[in-house]
Amino acid sequence: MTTKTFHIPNISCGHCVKSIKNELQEVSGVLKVDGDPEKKVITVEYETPDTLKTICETLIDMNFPPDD
Ligand SMILES: [Cu+2]
Repeated sequence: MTTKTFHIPNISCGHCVKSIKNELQEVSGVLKVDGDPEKKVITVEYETPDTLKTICETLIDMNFPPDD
């Protein structure tokens, strides 16, 4: 299990964080999602590198590309 924090400049409010959480929680292998709209970060607990790839693709699809 790995925890990664993504900085996502497109996050502008709590609704953004909520939609990201909803989408990422659907991704298989994702264990936990947290977010902070003030800091524009999303923290994800996930199982494998494959899961990380899907997380990144999902964020990009949602127009919330992480900046790292
Ligand atoms: Cu928003």
